[in-house]
Amino acid sequence: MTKIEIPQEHPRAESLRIREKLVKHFKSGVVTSAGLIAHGRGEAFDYILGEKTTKPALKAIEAAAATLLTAEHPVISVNGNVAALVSKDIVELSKITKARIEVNLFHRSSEREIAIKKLLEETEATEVFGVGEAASARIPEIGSERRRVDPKGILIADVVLVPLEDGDRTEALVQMGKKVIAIDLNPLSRTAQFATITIVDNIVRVIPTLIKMINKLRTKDKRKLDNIASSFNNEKNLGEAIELFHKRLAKLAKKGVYLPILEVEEL
Ligand code: PTJ
Repeated sequence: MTKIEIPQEHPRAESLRIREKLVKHFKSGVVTSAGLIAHGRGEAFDYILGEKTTKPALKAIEAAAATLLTAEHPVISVNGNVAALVSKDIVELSKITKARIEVNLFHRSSEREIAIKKLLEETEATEVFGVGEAASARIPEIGSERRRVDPKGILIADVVLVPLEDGDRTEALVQMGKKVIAIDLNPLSRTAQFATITIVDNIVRVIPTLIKMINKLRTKDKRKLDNIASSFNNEKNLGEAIELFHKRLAKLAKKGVYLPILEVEEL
């Protein structure tokens, strides 16, 4: 396998390192080929946002932290991209929230399920749900392989964290009475639109920030946490996220020569 050396001083070094991670895990069978395309889509949105966690994203992260802390059966749904990018952080998040980790794939194959489970176990996951025969339950109204879920995981969950997908599963999970927390750089995706809480930010920044937020909020009593979660309005927050894309593009359009704005502008 050709390994690309990324010069430290390269202006896009971090972005290139993330790409290399995905390519490496594409070759190891964790990421599906469509996962590389999905990443490109996310990158484009992130570029417009200035590759920073915005205020609306931080508000959504706070609501997500409160929701996870008060959940009875939280589950983190993991696909190929998620495992490749943040498996270590996902395991830490599952430990501090007691959330189960379930593999749930659009392009499901037994080889990929096992490769993802192995990667999660290498980063010290103790139990991984939804692999092989364990995904024996079905979510109604979904045509894709995503309908297969674990009766000990997503099926009985009250809160499901759904990072990086655009499809009909979130709508179906919400119809089943579950709270869905989505992480998606595209505020217009079906998942972003139908979720209970949508975090419009890059997963590589979201999970570490979510962990910090949970550690900060964990001493608060249930009433306070319920209050944070119930005062969050996803429609309003999505509107604020979309407005930021709009504002930033408007500023860039005025400038024309846009690179300096990436360094000095705060969102
Ligand atoms: O591993 P599988 O088989 O379950 O497949 C995973 C992919 C990602 C291929 C599958 O879920 C898929 O096709 O997803 P979509 O429909 O391309 O949606 C992915 C969404 O994630 C898009 O809206 C992207 O903008 C967004 N996205 C991509 N990378 C990131 C991201 N959002 C946050 N952080 C990212 N790094």
